[in-house]
Amino acid sequence: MRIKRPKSRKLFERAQITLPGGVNSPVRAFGSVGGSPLFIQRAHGCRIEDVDGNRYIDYVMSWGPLIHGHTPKELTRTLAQTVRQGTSFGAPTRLEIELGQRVRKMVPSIERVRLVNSGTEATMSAVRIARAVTGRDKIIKFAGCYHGHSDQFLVQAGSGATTLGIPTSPGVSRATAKNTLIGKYNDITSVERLCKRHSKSIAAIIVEPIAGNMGVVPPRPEFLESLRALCTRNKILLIFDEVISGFRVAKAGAQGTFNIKPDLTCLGKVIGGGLPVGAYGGRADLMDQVAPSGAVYQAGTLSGNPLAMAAGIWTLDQLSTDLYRHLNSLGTKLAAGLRSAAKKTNIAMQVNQVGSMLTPFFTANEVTDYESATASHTDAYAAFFQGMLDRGVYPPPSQFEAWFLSSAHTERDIAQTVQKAEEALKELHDKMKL
Ligand code: KE4
Repeated sequence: MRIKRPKSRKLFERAQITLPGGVNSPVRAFGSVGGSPLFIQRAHGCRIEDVDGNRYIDYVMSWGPLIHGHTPKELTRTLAQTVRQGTSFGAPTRLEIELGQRVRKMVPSIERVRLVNSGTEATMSAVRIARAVTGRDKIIKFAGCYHGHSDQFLVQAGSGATTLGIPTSPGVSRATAKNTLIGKYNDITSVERLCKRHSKSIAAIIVEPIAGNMGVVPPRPEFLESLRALCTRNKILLIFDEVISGFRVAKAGAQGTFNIKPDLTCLGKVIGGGLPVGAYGGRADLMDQVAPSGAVYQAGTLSGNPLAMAAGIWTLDQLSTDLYRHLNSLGTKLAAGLRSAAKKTNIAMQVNQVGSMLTPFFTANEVTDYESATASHTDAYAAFFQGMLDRGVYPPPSQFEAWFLSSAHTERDIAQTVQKAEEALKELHDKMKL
C-alpha cells in the first residue's frame, strides 16, 4: 500500500524553484529510486519523521555521522551550553585542541591533524600535500570510490556521481582529469600496471580502505597490504580516505582493523557527530608542510567551529569497545536477516557488511568492485526501497550507498526491519518476476 506524502511533495515542488534539483546534495533527490524525497520534520534515536507525520526506522543516519543516533540527550545539552558562549569566533579555541588530541589518540598514524568543514576539504588538502612533498602531479583513485566533489576526484567517482550516471562530471578540465589515474578496487595488478607506466609522476594513491560509495565493498585481505608496499617501494604517498570508515568500524577506523599505516588519513562524518567537521592528518613531517607552519596553503572561515567541535568531542568520547561489539552484532544480525529474507523469497541478493555498515545488492554474484556493483539489478533495489519506505523503513535512496546502524537501533528494530524486508521482497518477486 503506497503511503501518501502530500506535504513532502509540495515542499519538493517549491524547493525546485530555488535549489538545483530541489536539494543541496544530489543523492537526496531520490533520482535513482523514483518518487519525491521525504522532507524531514524531526528525528530521535533511530527514527525519523517526515513532514506528513510518517515515521521510519532510519538507515541513512545522515549518511554515516550519527553513530549514536539522532539527538542523543547529552549531545543536545552540550550544544545548548556551547552555543550560549558564541557560535563562531574565527579565532583558536580550546575545543579544537581537545578534538585534535582525541583524533591523535585514537588514530595512531595521525601525529598532526587539521580540522576542516567537510570530507571534500579533507581529501583535496591531503592530495595537495602529497603533490607538494613529492613534486609529482598524478594521483591514483579507484573506480567507484568517492572522495568528495573536488575536480580531481570526479573521474569515475562513486556515490551520487554513479547513482546519477555521471561518474565523470562535466566541468572537470582535461588538464585535471589527465592527472587522475583509475585503478580497479581489490585488483593490485591494475595498480602495478599504472605504476609501471607513471610511477615517477604519481604523488599519491587515495583509497577508501573499506569502500562505501559503490555500496559497501570490503577490501580483500592482501589488497591494502600490497598498496602499502607498492607506495613505499615507489615513494608514493598512501592516503586512506576514512571519511566513512573512520570511527565507524573501530576507534582507529579501517587502518586499525587491518593494521595498515597510511601516510595521510582523511576523516569526516562521525568526527562531527552530525555537525560539519572534516579532518586530514598524518605524519608530522607531512602535516608541518601545511600553512602557517609550511607553505601548502589551506584555510577555512568556519574550520574548528566551536559548536562542531563540541559535537565531535562528545561523539568520540562515547566510543568504546563495547559499543563497537554491539554495533557489529547489530550489523551482522541485519545482514543475516536480509540474506534469509531474500532466500525465502527466492531473490538473488548479496549483502556486503563490515561492522555497522552494509549494502544489499540484487545480484547472484559476489560484489568486489565497481564493475560487479554496477552490474547489480538497480531497478530491483529501487522497487525494494519503495516497498521498505511504505513499510516505515528508510534505507539509503541509492544502490551505491551504505546502510548505517547506530547505538540507538535495537534488536527489535532489526527484527522489524527484516520482517518488513521479507514482505517487500515478496511483493518485489510477484511484481518483477525476479
Ligand atoms: P563531504 O564533502 O560530503 O563531507 O565528504 C565527501 C566524502 C569523502 N570521502 C568519502 C569516502 C565519502 O563517502 C564522502 C561523502 N559521502 C557521501 C555519501 N556516501 C555524502 C553524501 C552526499 O554526497 O550527500
